Amino acid sequence: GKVRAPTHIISTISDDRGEEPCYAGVPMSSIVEQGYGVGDVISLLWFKRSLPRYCTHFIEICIMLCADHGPCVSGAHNTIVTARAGKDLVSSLVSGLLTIGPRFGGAIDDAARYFKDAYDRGLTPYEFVESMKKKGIRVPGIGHRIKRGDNRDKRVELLQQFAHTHFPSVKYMEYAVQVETYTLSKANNLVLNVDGAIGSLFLDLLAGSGMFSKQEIDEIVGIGYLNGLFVLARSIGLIGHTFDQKRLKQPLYRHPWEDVLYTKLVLCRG
Ligand code: Q5B
Repeated sequence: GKVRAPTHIISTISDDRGEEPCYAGVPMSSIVEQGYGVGDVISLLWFKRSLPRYCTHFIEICIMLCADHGPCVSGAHNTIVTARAGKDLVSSLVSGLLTIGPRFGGAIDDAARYFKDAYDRGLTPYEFVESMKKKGIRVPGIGHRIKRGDNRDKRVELLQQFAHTHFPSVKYMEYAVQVETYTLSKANNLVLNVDGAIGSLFLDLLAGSGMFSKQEIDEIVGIGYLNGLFVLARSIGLIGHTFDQKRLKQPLYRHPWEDVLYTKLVLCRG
């Protein structure tokens, strides 16, 4: 009989061999004719299934809310400096994207991991936060450079309101809010930030939608899908900042001397 030649690549999310491309088995014509949105496309290509409308709407809200946060954040700053150095769109974009990580925008996966582990193990917010402190780990999803207890992040409020209205359960988000109540009692900047809100609410989406097995949820959280939401969203803003600088014909950026503390290295003899 026929012998299948061994393949070098296995792919399970898309197929372009037929008359039209398919995302997770759904042909492009259905995607267009049935009015699918970006949230549906993300569901198909990342999660390999069609999710209910409230889930895809939530994904789209995350993308819209994280698309940009002004020119002063790490990612936009890098992109602006790169664009002003005369570099092309892709270079400017990736230089901004490369700042996304544990402190800036890339704390969603760790927030989901730590909130899930603490909630599932029944830790009180006090036990959770203090155990993190003992380990010398900052609580991912908590803290912000400009947001405070008396100046909350509107994005977090909007995500929470949507989830309260549409999600069957918000147990992880409620736990994150209890953690925030405790951290705010320690310092006024230790608010639940946008990474923490998305991380905890995505756990609620995964657990409450009935679309994922426990094993699948563990795999999604373990692999770390959720920073992808911030990366995808912020690319929209970073591309905008690149065009903005080019449109404004901004010159090469040089940081002012006055804003640098020049100091002599003190060498200690042991
Ligand atoms: N402390 C975000 O820090 C930031 C603590 C903490 C326990 C914490 C910090 C942090 C976890 C990572 C995270 C996502 C670096 C942030 C984002 C997107 C963005 C950005 C934008 C956008 C801010 C002062 C004192 C110190 C610290 C303690 C701070 N955080 N303790 N757990 N999580 N968070 N990142 O202001 O005793 O004095 O040594 O790492 O979730 O990135 O808009 O800007 O859309 O672009 O620099 O919103 O919170 O504070 O470092 O001076 O710390 O608080 O140990 O205590 P700061 P620091 P002590 S959202």
